[in-house]
Amino acid sequence: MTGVRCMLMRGGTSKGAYFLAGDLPADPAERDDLLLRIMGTPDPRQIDGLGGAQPVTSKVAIVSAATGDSHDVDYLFLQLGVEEPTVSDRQTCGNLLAGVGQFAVERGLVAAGPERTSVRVRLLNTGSIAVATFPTPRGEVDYRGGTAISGVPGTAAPVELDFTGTEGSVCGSLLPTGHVRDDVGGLEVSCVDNGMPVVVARAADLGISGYEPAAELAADTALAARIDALRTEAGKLMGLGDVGGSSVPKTTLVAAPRDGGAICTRTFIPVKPHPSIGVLGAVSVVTAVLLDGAVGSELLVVPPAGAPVEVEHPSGKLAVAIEFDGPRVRRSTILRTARKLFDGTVFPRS
Ligand code: NQM
Repeated sequence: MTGVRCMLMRGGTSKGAYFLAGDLPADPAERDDLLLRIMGTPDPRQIDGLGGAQPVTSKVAIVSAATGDSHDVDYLFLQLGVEEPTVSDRQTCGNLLAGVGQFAVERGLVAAGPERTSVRVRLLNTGSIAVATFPTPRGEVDYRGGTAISGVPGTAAPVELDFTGTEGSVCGSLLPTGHVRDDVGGLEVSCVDNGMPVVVARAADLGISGYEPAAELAADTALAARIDALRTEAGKLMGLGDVGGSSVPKTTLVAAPRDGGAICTRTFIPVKPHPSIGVLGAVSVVTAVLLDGAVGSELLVVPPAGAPVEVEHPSGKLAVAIEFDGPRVRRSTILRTARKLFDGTVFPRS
């Protein structure tokens, strides 16, 4: 039986299988078929593969050395379905990105600095560039550290993620419908793409408080149907065409903060509640609520000048710092952690 070299990593609040591009088939159809068999999809429990039976644990990162000087490595993200045999490259993932720099050093694609290493990563799904900076004491990746992130027990080494060029990553513009606010089926929404296409709506307008635990939202089939209808219509307005079976756009329902943050969120990928919030999803939601007239801007508790925007989510908070240059987004910064879980050979189901 033929195995494939693979590293399993937790990246932020997600978990995924990391591969060198050269260790996978070059043909996308052959590659996707192999990845489905590696992750154990389709199966609600993914019992025969590496997947963890949730969208945030059914992810793949494919990394290769860059050819030009503008960046160090290329990172392709693939979202695999759990129950459905789908493989989508229509979005990137800022959480798995948190492990890409360390993976690149471990696989010898990038040389480590004596104390810290910055790896310039091109996100192949969107074309934007992110810089991941993490500790490499004595020239080696050290995953240990004192940084805690909500949604992950314990602490690990910090990974700073710095994004540029994220506006219109998938849709082509920051406000893909051309408006800061739209009416979709009688519901006021703001559609934004600053690294992730997201439809922002008020939780109260969908009849929920916005403070419900993710498990309670998961049991609400009527809510899932409304979110599905909303994202289907909004997806067309955003120029995404038929978004049935696609992982974007995400929907984020916002409410006033109640835990010391700036805005409270409940996010759906695409209709299942997110246990926390995605990285670029959070960047997009924060960008939206900072825009005058956007849905949710009236709920935002504006932080003091220079302080990041703390996004409340079902398992804690995520701090996002966004620098604007007039109406344009210059850069966004976020702190994550990542950890190598195992490195070895995975054997796909036949
Ligand atoms: O938005 C989940 C996650 C993500 C994606 C999702 C992500 C991002 O939590 O950058 O990180 O919304 O699909 O990993």
